Amino acid sequence: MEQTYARAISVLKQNSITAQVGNQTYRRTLPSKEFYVHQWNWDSATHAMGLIYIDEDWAYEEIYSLLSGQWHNGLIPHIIFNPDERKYFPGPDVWRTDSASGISVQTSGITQPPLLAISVLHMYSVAKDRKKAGVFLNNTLPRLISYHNHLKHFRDAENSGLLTIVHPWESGTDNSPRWDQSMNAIALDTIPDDVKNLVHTSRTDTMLGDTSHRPKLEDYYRYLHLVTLYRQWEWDFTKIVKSSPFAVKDILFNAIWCQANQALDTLLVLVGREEEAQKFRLWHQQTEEAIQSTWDEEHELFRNIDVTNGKKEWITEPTIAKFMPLYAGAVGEHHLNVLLKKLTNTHQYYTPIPFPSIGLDNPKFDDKRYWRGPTWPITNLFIIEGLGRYTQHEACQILRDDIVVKTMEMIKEHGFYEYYHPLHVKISNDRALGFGSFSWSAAIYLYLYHKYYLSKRDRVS
Ligand code: 2M8
Repeated sequence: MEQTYARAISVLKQNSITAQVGNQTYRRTLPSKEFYVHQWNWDSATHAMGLIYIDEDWAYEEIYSLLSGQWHNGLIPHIIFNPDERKYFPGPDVWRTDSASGISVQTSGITQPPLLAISVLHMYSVAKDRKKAGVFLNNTLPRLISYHNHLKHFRDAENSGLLTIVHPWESGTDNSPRWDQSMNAIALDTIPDDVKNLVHTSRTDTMLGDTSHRPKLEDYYRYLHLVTLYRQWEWDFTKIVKSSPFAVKDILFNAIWCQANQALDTLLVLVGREEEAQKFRLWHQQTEEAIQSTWDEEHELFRNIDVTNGKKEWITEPTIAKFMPLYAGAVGEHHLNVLLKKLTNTHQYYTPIPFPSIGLDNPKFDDKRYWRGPTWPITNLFIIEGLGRYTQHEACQILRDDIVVKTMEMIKEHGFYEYYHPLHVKISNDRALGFGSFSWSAAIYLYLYHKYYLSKRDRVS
């Protein structure tokens, strides 16, 4: 374990760069120099959760760097671009958010699962230098509040408790089958030729990585079509949410939203702002109830809702997202037992390397293709933490401990990759899947090592 721990730190160091923003310089951590050469929102929130154990200043800088890309309207974009990097497509020239953002930093125009408040609470809770932690919290709290207000205002104008996402990239699980129903409704012949040409001439992921691990060409047509439309609509989110051909209430995004409001509530109480905290407590409760109301007894899952152009259509595609309400502690006893059965079923989610991004019994299961089969450390982390919330439920605690070990073993044995083969099949060149030297996997390793492995070892000895 110790050797892997040391390697995790060196992966993060190798991926760390110094970014100049105005008069400030920040260390920021790129997901992987093989392709993802900018800063990603929920990756960074996770990086900081691991970094806080090894270098508190570095962890804070990671978050300050992310916040340097926050728009005037509160949006924290999904990518903060490094101006000189050309490897990643689509770059800032495609997004063209400058006039809408109100800042000089180049960013994308959509967001990602709002993990940041959860990350800040974790950092604040474990930091040893209490003075610096206090300064960090003071600096970040107003930014978190404006981000949450922004999301609530634009993504839940109808006050349903569930936020709407307008691009599969906002879910972080880009080509998950739970988008198929909505994405297939965007007919390919309605996508302008110049968008398709842009994809043909500029797409780099399949040149730098393995095509069989990445989303398909039709996915990219649709991804870029949405980006170009929103750019034409000048990133006006009232219009985008109302008129986009893709608008979905996603269970994963909302489980994190639910938990993030609880984190923000806790943070405000910690600094004595009880009255302000109440709003976020209510949002948390409202989302918790709304998540519970998506349960489908027939398919035994928490569902997404397609709300494109004002419709309300259930999406019953089963994927790893159905377990995410665990992370928000939003699962009652009956549903918990149903979910546990699926997580421990070797024909569904309990694969040799658990948990695959869709069950083995789903006909769409594709062992190497990105979010359509492979096992990802980040979703394992959510399930680990989720199971940990059900402290009275012994089976949850046993499964949680098992998955902590299996996730750490997976990273130790296969290295720091973006994702892993759920059936433990070694592919030809004996590597795991996606891009390599991956910061997310390194940071999650550090987090699990400190939060679970060390505390268990200390308890035993
Ligand atoms: C992947 O997504 C990006 C688009 O945002 C891509 O494939 O180009 C996803 O796995 C996402 O969750 C992750 O944040 C990002 C960087 O690791 O890569």
